[in-house]
Amino acid sequence: MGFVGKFLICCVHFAVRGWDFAVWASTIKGSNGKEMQRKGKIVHPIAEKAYEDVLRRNPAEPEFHQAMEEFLGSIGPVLEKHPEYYDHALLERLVEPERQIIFRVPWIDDAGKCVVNRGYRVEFNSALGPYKGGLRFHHTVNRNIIKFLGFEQIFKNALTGQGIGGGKGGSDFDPHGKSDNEVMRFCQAFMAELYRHIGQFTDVPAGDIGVGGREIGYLFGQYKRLTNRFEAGVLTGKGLGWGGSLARTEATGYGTVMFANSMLARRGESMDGQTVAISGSGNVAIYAAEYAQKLGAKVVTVSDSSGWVFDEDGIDVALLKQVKEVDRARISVYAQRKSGAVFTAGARPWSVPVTVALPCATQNELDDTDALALIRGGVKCVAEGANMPSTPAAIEHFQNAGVLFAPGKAANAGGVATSALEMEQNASRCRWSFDETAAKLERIMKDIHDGCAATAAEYGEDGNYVMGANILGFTRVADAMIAQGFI
Ligand code: NDP
Ligand code: 2IT
Repeated sequence: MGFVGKFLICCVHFAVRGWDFAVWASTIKGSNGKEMQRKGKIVHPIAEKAYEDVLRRNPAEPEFHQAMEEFLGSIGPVLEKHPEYYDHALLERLVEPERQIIFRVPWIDDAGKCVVNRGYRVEFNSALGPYKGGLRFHHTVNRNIIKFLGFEQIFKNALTGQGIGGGKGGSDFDPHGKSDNEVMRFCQAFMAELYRHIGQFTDVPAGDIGVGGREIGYLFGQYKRLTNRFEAGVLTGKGLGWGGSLARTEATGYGTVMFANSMLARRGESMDGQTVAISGSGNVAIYAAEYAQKLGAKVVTVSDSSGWVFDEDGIDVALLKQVKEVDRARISVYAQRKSGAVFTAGARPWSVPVTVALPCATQNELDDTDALALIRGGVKCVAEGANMPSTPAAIEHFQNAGVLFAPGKAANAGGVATSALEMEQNASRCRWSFDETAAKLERIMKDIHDGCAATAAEYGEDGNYVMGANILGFTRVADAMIAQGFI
């Protein structure tokens, strides 16, 4: 192509970009960014360019794209206000994980057969501290899922203000139906590779779906055997007798309810007297139910991947713990053992009229139809205990209907925050009481809530916790990345 051809193409390119920018700038002036956020559209040209690069370099990774779209669709106003974030290839670096580790995990099942799973650890961003984030063992795990979780974790961890970077890992191994010995052999095989990538100053994994106290125990034992070091700060969620923190088990669920309570308080209400729908029946769901009831609410639903339970009298948390934590049974067993409780197979709990909804199971478990049903039923507050449980269309419905909505990266940050408190206790060789630790958790959740609310208000979007969380998390990470140079 000749010079004239190239010149014409350049002119067209800049004219289109200039037009995009003009449209974006007028949108932001006219509506303080409302259109941008509500439609989930990425309108800022710099963010849009970053998103195009993400799509091109990460094909066929829908959840990763979804997390990116929500984030990049939120930060237009801060890019406009702080042009320094245009430079330093900041967004280009932010959307690219610092390191991605994928490995083979061969282990022997109870029949003596070798089974091969795949292991992952995505070390996404270490600007604020060692990579920190859970391990997920679930048959749906793939690189896309781990990358979306790792990306969300960067900003969640930044919101806690505790000096932790973002990472996530896991495997397509499914602990359901496996014997304790099989789980132990899998964990040992997984750690046989992971150990060389982690450490208390490098990368500190913890639990997530399918990884609880039992798995963390086996993983820690293998790390200790391989390194010959009792390095307590290498994993969090440990047992209370060997370096774990009181209140870590409860922290994510409790923290989510604390966040919901703070949102309601801004409208002169509280959790007291609310009727609550919770999805899931694992670690987050159980302790969200426990704390909601402590604050005077009535929790009427829980679920698992097979269906959901409606218990009009309020979920009996002691029975729920027995069924899920001790017996490791399906949620239908709860309904078999509790008179008046009803189990519905193959469906989700969002059709029940409630005032508060806490999705605590998994990503995209609450869609636009569910959101409309909840709104019709009178919901006024939704706080995400799970990571990205609401689809973009569901979030749009909640925000348009004036429902208080807290994204997971803010509302479920209590788990990782208490993991950081566990690291603090490990480093100082101190041990705090339950009340002391829970009080610190409560302070952190209040600060996250207030920080998100103040940031949203500063950018003209009062009450928009999605924008508040994304902008506040982003600026903390971005400032550190700029200070640390091009790495
Ligand atoms: P658990 O493994 O303890 O429990 C997961 C629960 O979600 C189970 O009831 C499980 O049911 C259900 N579930 C999983 N996948 C699906 C699915 N596809 N459809 C319906 N239900 C499903 O995990 P956690 O409670 O720890 O994690 C729940 C959520 O909270 C996840 O999104 C996780 O990333 C997030 N989170 C967890 C934190 C923690 O500290 N543990 C911290 C912050 C966020 P079943 O047994 O049938 O699979
Ligand atoms: O998603 C999450 O924040 C977690 N699974 C907890 C991570 C941690 O390091 O405690």
